[in-house]
Amino acid sequence: MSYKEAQKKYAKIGIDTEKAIKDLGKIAISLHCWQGDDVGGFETTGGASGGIQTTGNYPGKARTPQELMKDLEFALALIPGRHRVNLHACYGIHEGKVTDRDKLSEKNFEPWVKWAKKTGVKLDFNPTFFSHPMAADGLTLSSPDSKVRNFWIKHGIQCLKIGEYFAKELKSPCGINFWCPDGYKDEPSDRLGPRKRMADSLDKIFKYKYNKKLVIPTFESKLFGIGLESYTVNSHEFVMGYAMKKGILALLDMGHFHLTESVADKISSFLMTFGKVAFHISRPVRWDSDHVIRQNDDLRACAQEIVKMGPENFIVALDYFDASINRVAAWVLGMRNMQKELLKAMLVPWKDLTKLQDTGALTAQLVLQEEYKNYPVDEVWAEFCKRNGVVADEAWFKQVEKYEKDVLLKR
Ligand code: RNT
Ligand code: ZN
Repeated sequence: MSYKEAQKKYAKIGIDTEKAIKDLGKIAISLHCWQGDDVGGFETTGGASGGIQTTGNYPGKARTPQELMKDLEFALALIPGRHRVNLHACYGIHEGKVTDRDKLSEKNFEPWVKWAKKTGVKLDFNPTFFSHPMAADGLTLSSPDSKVRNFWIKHGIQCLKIGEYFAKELKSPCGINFWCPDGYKDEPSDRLGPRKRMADSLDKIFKYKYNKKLVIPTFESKLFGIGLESYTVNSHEFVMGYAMKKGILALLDMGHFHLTESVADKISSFLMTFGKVAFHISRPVRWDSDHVIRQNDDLRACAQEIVKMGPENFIVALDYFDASINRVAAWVLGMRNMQKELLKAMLVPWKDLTKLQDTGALTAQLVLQEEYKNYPVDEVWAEFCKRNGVVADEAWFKQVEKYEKDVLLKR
């Protein structure tokens, strides 16, 4: 089937494929730099701490800022559209001695800004409350030790400033996501104290009057971490409550809930509460394993909610890290899968289906929901890719294989 034929078929159910192509082109997804080096960063050579874990030892990971930038550029060229890159504070660039997290500044990120300008991407940011001696016991902003808390408060404030710098330089508001691993392996005796200390520390960070036009702080909840199975300070309820009170956004990570919970179902409630929803698109397999996202039912359901509720109301960031496969392929595949699911969602006549729901025509609703899944999405995707100068099918992987041979395996 040609694109023109697909366009006609969609027109019959009231879908304008040209509009979908245009709308998809407007969605900038935040690509997480940390898939490129297994959440390593440029400060130490140890792996990630804080209850997260990459598994695998695939060759070719980026070891320096130059290598990471090069890999990102290569990946971005295989992804249709214009996107964002999400940095973590541990990806600061240090000449000689490493500047500690409480003193990080714009200077450590100047090369990234230069690179972003050259590459044509915008930047998002994350304070790094892990992989650091001050987080060795799994506690940061909620630590009973005020020295530890103060260190991390300073880090949080520095990161807000760095986010302002990104936004100003790149002329685009910077999403800054706060995720802290804080928790306990075994049952704590006091569940309230750490949460009070967490709230107090966050209050101190947000006392810094960041420019709300430049910086969008988001706050990520979690269910558990490895070695932190019994208690997580920043639970879903805590984060919801704190974010509401503080007027910041709560962030949903698809891997941070019980496996039978539907994350997609939470979106509409979040939107009603916060007006905007921040997302870490991920894929948990039996646990918060951060597998590369696939075109599965969970992703489809989330993409549908994003489309129905207006993509402009979402911060869509990817968050997974698989060290057992080619890392560049992991980026490209995840981004393209996200875009494909968004496109699929755009090609469904939701208004008509909602009418069926509201009139109790539930059989018709079910039948059409299923039948529409087999409409010619692929032709529209191919057209979208063609217009963006990117290959539509698996041929992109051939290019990654060549890059692996020519560049990655030589590392
Ligand atoms: C951890 C959180 C967090 C991290 C990144 C590196 O469980 O999902 O978002 O993955 O910040
Ligand atoms: Zn996350």
